[in-house]
Amino acid sequence: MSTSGGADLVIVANRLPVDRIENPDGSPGWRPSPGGLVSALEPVLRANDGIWIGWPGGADGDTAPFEAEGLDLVPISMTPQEIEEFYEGFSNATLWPLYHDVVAKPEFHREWWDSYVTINRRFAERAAEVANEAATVWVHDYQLQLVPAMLRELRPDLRIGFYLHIPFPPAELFQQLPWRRQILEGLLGADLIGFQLSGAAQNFVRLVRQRVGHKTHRDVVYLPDGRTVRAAAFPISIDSAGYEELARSEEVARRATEIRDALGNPRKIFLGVDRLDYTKGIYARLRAFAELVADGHFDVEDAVFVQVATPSREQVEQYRLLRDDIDRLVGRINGDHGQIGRPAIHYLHASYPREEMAAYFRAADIMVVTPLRDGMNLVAKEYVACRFDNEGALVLSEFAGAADELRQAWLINPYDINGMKSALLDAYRADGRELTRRMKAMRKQVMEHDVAAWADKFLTELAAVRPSHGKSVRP
Ligand code: ADQ
Repeated sequence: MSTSGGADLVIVANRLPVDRIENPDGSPGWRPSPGGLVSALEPVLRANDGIWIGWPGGADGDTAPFEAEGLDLVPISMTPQEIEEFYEGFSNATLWPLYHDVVAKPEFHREWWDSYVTINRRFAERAAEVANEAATVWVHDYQLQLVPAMLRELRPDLRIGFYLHIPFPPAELFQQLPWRRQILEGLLGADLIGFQLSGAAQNFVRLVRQRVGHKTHRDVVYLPDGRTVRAAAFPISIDSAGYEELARSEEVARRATEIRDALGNPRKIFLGVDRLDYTKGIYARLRAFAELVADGHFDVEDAVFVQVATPSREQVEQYRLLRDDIDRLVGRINGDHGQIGRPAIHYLHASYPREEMAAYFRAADIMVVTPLRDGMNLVAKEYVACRFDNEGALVLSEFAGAADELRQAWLINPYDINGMKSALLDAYRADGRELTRRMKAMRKQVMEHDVAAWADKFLTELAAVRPSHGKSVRP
């Protein structure tokens, strides 16, 4: 932050890049949130003396800017009712299922929408206060789709980028939203709108043409006031070298051996790692594995399945139901197919540090990523980055954004249980040469396209929109 208190680069995201912790002496403190977005944006933020605006989590009223881990942070507060309506409601029970192929039924409530507008305005007003003249503001994700237009109205001098981390649905589904036009107009406040895949960008442009009536040509929307908005794909990635380095470390190697020992050294280990979310396809994946055991293709000495599921959005009804479903399914599969001391499925409902995840990735022979719909899916890329040994198989859903880049995975349709079973079996039986051939090609993709390159590309293209306008930031 400059002495004037403003910044030339402002990141606006639902969450701050830090989590609240308790220091050993009992005082409150902060530590950086795990996750790729934070590590990608942190260097850019530092290089530009930027500011990050976000919700610290929890209901607390403190809105004073503070510094943590050398970053300038501006907290946005929410009341318990706003958390319920804006975050759990409109963001996670309306938009999330609607944008993920309605795999769960989206709920439409007018009070939730009102709250969404209120909170988006709160973020926009704060951004308008802290951004320097002609600064760049980068707004993130589905919780904040109205911010670009609100901010542009307050501060026409700004250069505004928006990035959507989740899929953008086809018109046929988006149309259900009672506030569809407001969302499209909200996004159009940006100069550049980034999506994971070009199909999503095309969905958006088509909707703008049909619903808002603006002229479009390829990936550009022409607004009546002469402004243009570009909608394009910027597939996100991970800190690939960081994961590889972690996977190569002695501690991680030791821990991977420990994990295999603890599982009874089966011939092959299958692994699933997800937030416990109904879009991730956990249920069907476990069923497919259980049927392979039931069909006699292998028993618990040959293969086990480890499912690590991070607790997620537990205040939302659909997520509580999912957790019960998975609990019951795991119980039934282990009851039917486990032996004393040897369950068929090892189910961990917990979140682990990156080092521990890297050890699981190294220990696992077959990584099973089967979302019904996913913007990208970073787990698939993390697995590949950790397999510097060029071994390990990836079974990947066609409906994850990552499938566009990781073509050498065993690609599956997660709705097709038989297809999934035969892919799991092929991956289980694949010989070393086959595994190496596939993994080498996927590693080339993941190591060459990391999250720093993603941020750099987005900011460079944002700087190129309306070149005569505003200052540029250093990517
Ligand atoms: P998510 O839906 O959260 O992200 P994903 O891309 O897989 O999905 O990212 C999850 C992250 O959490 C990964 O870094 C993973 O390692 C970590 N994680 C998962 N389970 C964990 C566990 N038990 N313990 C520790 N860490 C765990 C959203 C979109 C995605 C998009 C990303 C980034 O839904 O489609 O890829 O944002 O844009």
